[in-house]
Amino acid sequence: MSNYEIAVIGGDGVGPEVIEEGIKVLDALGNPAFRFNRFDWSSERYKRTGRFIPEGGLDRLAAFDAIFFGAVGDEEVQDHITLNNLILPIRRRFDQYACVRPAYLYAGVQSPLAGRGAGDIDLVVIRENTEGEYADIGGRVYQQTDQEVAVQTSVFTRHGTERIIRYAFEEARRRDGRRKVTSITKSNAQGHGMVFWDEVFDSVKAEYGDVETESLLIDAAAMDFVRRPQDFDVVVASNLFGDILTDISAITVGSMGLAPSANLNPERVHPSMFEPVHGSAFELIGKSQVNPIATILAAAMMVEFLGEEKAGAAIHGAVSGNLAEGRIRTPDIGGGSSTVEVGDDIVGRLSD
Ligand code: GGG
Repeated sequence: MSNYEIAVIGGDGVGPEVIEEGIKVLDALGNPAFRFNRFDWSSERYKRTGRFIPEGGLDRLAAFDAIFFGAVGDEEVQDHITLNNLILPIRRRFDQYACVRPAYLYAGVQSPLAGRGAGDIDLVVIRENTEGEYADIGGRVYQQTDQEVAVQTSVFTRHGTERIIRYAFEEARRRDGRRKVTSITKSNAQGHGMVFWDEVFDSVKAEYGDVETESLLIDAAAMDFVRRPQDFDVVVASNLFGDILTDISAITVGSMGLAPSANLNPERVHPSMFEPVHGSAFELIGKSQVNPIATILAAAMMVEFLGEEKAGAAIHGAVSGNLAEGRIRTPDIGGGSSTVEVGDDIVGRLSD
């Protein structure tokens, strides 16, 4: 039996609540076995000590097999501070350059789009996760004057762009899908970084003659995620565009509460991190109404990435069963059950 050491960062808001449900499901697997090490890195810690991550904290994470993450975002701390001091440093330090965000319309879940049934939406967004628009480069001068200037720089390197596009093509081959990759840019307006992205996409696609390709501008892609989601298989996008598109894809399959995310270091030199797409949802704190399924599906992605395909399939089966039956579900998808009840129901289905 394999044993894995998992670093757990519940983070802010509903993060700790959903993470506990994920842990409950992982524990219930029995095989493989997990040991969870909890870290209190959060906005609460920042308010108390001035730091989200203590001195040497990232070094401690390096030894783990994977990182299981809840959410960031606090009413009393500006969002750019939470993001730039907690989640982004982890993604960068461990070179988690491939952010993988699947969206699948499960049986028993109502899409807000008319006439879509189970499996009609089945796509994965591959978001570049270490550079692009989230590179922390820029500055402000002449603050609070009429001459104030703010500069925010996007970074697109050949190394970073080529590897994420290549990852998307490999994913298209791995998936049992339509072997199609759609690349998203805004190269009509951003004639440097995004024209460069288009050029790299064209050069990589020449190596994958068996994969159909398409290139869209982000505005058209946002529309088409709603208008014709069935046409997408693998979608590759920059850090910002991937972030935005995955809120759209999540809601088209029923709820943000059903959308998992993996921040992968595909070479496995460093630990990868698994989390729900949703944030801290502080309006739901302590109400036990948050949907834990996004986090439980992120746990499934984690065990699959660790090579435990059977355990991943068991979690997917249990989640599918819960959603198809529709009896125990949280309010975001039309139910009246609590976070804990949904977690318990999924645990109960693991041996089915
Ligand atoms: N569960 C992850 C989380 O808290 N996400 C909030 C957020 O705004 N994330 C931005 C990002 O994923 O880059």
